[in-house]
Amino acid sequence: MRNVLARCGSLLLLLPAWVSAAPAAPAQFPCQALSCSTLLPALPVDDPATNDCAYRAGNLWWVDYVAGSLEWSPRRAQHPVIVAVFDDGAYIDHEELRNQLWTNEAELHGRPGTDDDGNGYVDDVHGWNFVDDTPDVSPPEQCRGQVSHGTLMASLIAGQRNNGVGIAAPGSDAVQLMIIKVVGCGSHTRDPLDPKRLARALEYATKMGARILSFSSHWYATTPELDRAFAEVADRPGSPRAAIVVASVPNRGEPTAGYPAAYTFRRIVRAIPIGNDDMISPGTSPAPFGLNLGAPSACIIGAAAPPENYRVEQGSSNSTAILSGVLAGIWARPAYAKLTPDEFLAGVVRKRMSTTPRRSKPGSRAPYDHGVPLADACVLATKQRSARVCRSQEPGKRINELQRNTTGRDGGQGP
Ligand SMILES: [Ca+2]
Ligand SMILES: [Ca+2]
Ligand SMILES: [Ca+2]
Repeated sequence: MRNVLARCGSLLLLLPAWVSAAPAAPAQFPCQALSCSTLLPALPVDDPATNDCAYRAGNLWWVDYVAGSLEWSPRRAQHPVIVAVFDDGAYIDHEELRNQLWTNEAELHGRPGTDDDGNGYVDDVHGWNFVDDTPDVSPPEQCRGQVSHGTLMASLIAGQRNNGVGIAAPGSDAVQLMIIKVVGCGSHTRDPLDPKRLARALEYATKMGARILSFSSHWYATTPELDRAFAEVADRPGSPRAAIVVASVPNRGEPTAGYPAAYTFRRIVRAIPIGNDDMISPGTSPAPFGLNLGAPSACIIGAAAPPENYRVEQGSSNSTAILSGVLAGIWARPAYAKLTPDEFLAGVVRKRMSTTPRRSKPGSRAPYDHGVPLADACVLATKQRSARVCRSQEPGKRINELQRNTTGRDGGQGP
């Protein structure tokens, strides 16, 4: 059986009928109003805590959707969460990513050509390229000009906040991005899955400290070797390499969710793509019952390969990255930072996030016929914080509050 690795929801594939294609974007579009979603209307936000123009222009509605506002994470986390992005690499020099990277200090300050930390990988400063077996995690020359799916994903997890440009993300102040390249370039291509490559990548990421593994890819056949590798990370009690796997659920009518979403392991959290009007994307594949949280998929602006630098995308990949970012943002808070993956999942994700009254609309078939809980950091807000940060968990009230904040502040500046 041929294993195939596919990205979820890339723009070059068919878009769901319920979402219109994003308009072509001029280079400066992060500072322009963008209205292609009814999840929350694109409203300008006079938020003195951020200078990222896409946020101020109302284009980061999806940040408010999962986090209330960017104010939920007002300062750099003392205990950042390392999130490993399993994808086609990333432009690590991008203005939204270059200050957000996990760094292997031993290699950064070590000798070129030498494996300074003895982990078996020479000069692995920000991750590893498991496709070409090199430390260069940026797309290679022959991939220039193609969509860099991994760049978009990394930016939706942790695009840099308050750097004066572009976007911010739910994990902006909480995440260090580890770039794990496991597929070749070009989001419209399908690459044969190499189970050994993926198993090595899993081992690397978890040994080097990643606590969340973000998979915006899926595959439909697996091997005993790969099953064992995932079970070690995502299931075995007491594993020293335990981590949370955030898995995409495809939304183009695939009959099953594919792996890793199809695993029923305890540390799998599935991202269910949510489109307009809090609806589950109608083409969403059935996923196992478990930790399934809805996150926005449509009309998402993120970082792209140069010279474009930013683009608007649709698809369940976006939901996965956004969910990874919001989970990391919560986990990095002082109250939770020292929890193990199992403690975090039990005490925060299962007990609080999965029981939120804020749910998607019911889907047309099981297991979505009762809807799914929407990923929302606001369920963890204290009473004191909720008024200021989360405004309201009811979207209509939140919009009203946003409008009041926009127009009612003394000396408020327009975006
Ligand atoms: Ca090394
Ligand atoms: Ca070195
Ligand atoms: Ca930014």
